[in-house]
Amino acid sequence: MDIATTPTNPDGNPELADAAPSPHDPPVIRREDYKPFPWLVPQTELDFDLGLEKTRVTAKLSVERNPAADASTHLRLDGDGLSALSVKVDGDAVNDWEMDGPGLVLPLPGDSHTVEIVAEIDPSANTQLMGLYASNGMLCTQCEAEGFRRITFYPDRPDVLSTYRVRMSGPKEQFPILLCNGNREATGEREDSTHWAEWHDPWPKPSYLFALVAGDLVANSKPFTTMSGREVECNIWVRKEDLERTDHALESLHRSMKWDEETFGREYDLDLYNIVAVSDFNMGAMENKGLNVFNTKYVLADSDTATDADFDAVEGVIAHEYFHNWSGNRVTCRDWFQLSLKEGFTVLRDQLFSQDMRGEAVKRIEDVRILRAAQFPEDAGPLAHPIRPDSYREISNFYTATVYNKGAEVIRMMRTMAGVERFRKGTDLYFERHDGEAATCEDFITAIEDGAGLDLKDFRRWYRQAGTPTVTAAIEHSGDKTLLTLTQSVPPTPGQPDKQPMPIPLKVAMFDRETGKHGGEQLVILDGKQKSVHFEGFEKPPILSINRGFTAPVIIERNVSTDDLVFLASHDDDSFARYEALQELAVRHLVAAASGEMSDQKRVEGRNAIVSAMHAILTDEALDDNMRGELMMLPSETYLFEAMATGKRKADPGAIHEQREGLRRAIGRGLAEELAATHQRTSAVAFDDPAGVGARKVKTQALALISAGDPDKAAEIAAQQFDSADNMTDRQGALMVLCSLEHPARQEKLAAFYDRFKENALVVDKWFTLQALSLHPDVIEQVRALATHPDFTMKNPNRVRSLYMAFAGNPQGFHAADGSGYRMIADVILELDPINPQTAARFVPALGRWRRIEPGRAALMKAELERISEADGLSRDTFEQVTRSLEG
Ligand code: B3K
Ligand code: ZN
Repeated sequence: MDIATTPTNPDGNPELADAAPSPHDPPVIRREDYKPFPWLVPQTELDFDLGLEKTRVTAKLSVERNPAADASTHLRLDGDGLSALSVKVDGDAVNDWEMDGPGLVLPLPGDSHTVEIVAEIDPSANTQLMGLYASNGMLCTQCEAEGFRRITFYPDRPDVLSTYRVRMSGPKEQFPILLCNGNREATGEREDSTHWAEWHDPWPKPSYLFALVAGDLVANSKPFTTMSGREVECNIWVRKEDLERTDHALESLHRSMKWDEETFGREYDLDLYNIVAVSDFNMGAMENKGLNVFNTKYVLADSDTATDADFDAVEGVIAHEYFHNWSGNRVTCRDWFQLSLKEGFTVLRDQLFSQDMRGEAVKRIEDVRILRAAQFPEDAGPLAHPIRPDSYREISNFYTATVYNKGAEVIRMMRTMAGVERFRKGTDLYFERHDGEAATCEDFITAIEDGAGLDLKDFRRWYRQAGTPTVTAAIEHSGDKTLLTLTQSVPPTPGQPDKQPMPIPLKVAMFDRETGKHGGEQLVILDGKQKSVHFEGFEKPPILSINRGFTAPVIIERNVSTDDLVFLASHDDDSFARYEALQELAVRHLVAAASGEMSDQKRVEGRNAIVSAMHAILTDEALDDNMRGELMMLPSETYLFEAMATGKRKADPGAIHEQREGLRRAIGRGLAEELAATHQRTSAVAFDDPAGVGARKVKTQALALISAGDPDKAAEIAAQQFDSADNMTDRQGALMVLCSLEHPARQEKLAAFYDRFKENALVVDKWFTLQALSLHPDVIEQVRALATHPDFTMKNPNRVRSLYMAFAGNPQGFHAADGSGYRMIADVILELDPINPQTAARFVPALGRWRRIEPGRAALMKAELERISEADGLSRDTFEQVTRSLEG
């Protein structure tokens, strides 16, 4: 059979629709081409004969014709880098199969068969860390999105659900612990010093949720009793030396299990929940059924080695992966275009959980800060895509802030419009209707419509249209009547020149200038291009507080005076709006100053207004420190680039940096006494005081501002804080400030830190990051030197990110005017691409923002992208990102 000329694609898998991919023109996969797979695979049996260098995989699939799909005479299985040692159909060896590119095709005449394929793989050579790979002497897997095809030939697509039975065997001394999905049903030993285990997962699942781990591990265990009274064995598996840092992860898991029962009515469904920490991992963690695999970074935490923020991150990621058991595993995705169905919803669920654990106001600000730092630039650049994309070349490139974080915001808007109780009715209906299915975003929207009683007809546009909408708010006032007019526009994005208006829910309140109060908050749904709302009873034009709680992921434009912003910053009873007013004050000032639109006198006035707002924040006794710490943070340079690059104006990283540093200096000098007092006050709060987390946050912020005003004094305080620290938050905060200073204490404390923690990879990562993020004038040379440090390796993603991802996020270093920062990152991409394409491609977006940067730097960034694009043998991942960045 000549597969290449087969007129119709026999399996309906859109991924193989454009077969014969060439490395220089990988096929485009389109959402509209989706077809169900012609075969069902009710059962999958896998047998692993494990070895670090050689693992033999025998896969036995029972297949049946899929009555809901077009019939096919062939079975087409995905593969990646595999060769089959033998193929059997119904127990008999066959040789009429063929390779079709990396996949395998074999004729199947009947309606149901068993297909058995044997293949061998070398986990130790797997530097991509997709499929089965070796990490620190253990074996583990990562299958989402398309890693299972690197383990065995299989219909590796999320809509093929199968029940798995797995037998694994290997040398007992090397791999004393053998784990897989589901329940362990049998174990045994052989005389040749190998042992084996048999696992069975009763819940049908797609191949991307398969996991296997074999290694020398120990567990921290504690049972959880579910709401129906079942006992679940919960284990956190780590290397022996890490065991003492696993309590927080285990407690976080228990809290997540309880919260999901109480908040979404979801109960865990197996008797066992295993989490394994591995140090070589491409991302944060993976929700494999009953066997989550985690980056050590999101498991291990104690106060000596992890910061308060690390503790929060561990809790958040443990929760996120646990919540996937329902939003992702019990109800999974039909195809990868639906990724936001599980990711957006699960991010919202983990945000709501963390809000309940740690306080809503601060968590909301943190989430919005992430959205603005990562998603807004993505939505405004060449890689912009809707939360449900229409096409891709490499799905790994679509695990983005848009799919995850904007996806969560879109579902949050549904929740805001429905209210908490009706939203819950919608999610209950969704889980009930689609349990055990591979669903679509459309299924989710329909369930919310039906269950919550919402009309989401136009709201669906949020799923199809990319780009951050801008809402202009204008107020007209006459007599005692006030008219608020809201107008929206959604910008053009690559492939989507024209947009339709989208329903935007905005919480608003009008403050009376006289009383300083508002008469109640209301939810206005801007459901067309423009909408006007009437207010009565204000003698003077009221002050508008809008998008309170950040109810919609949009940019608000309004003509508001500095005085009104100062009023909102100090009086608004919505803490997000208060934060927002301060940010707006700083953004407006800094963008105008960086654009050269400001006289020296105006600049001084602007700085003074912000200094007095900061004074109010430092001295307001009603504020708790956790919120104070948020309010003290100035908008990031990346966010300021976005705000500056509007219309024809481009962002000028040099000018933004100069102005932002100037403002920090003015605050440091103008509030020297208050900052010193704040630092002193917060230093006196004991580590385990309930107010400790907030105090430490404020302490670091205060120290950073002191360092802008008086570097020598800051160096002294920082050195002292470093020496007396009894926890990593204070130690890291002090070292962060020292890293940016030209002072002898810098080197001294960096060396002390390294010496003390050199055996702890996660802390060494911090040591690299602190230096790569620093404001030191020699940061580029320092990063270059760190890349030759014996602890640096391109093979470990955490280490690569700790140095280079941090550097790419250091605006001063990355945007060095001579282009040396851009060159460094482009070199990293080229060196890393053959080793780990997924991680390499993650560096491209930083260079891809060139169109919004001033022409001198833009040309240098573009030249680096062109240099990458000309390299031979680029991966599909990097090829796609670079091509889109140059075209967009
Ligand atoms: N679902 C995984 C991400 C997989 C990424 C593959 N490139 C983790 C998560 O979002 O929970
Ligand atoms: Zn997820």
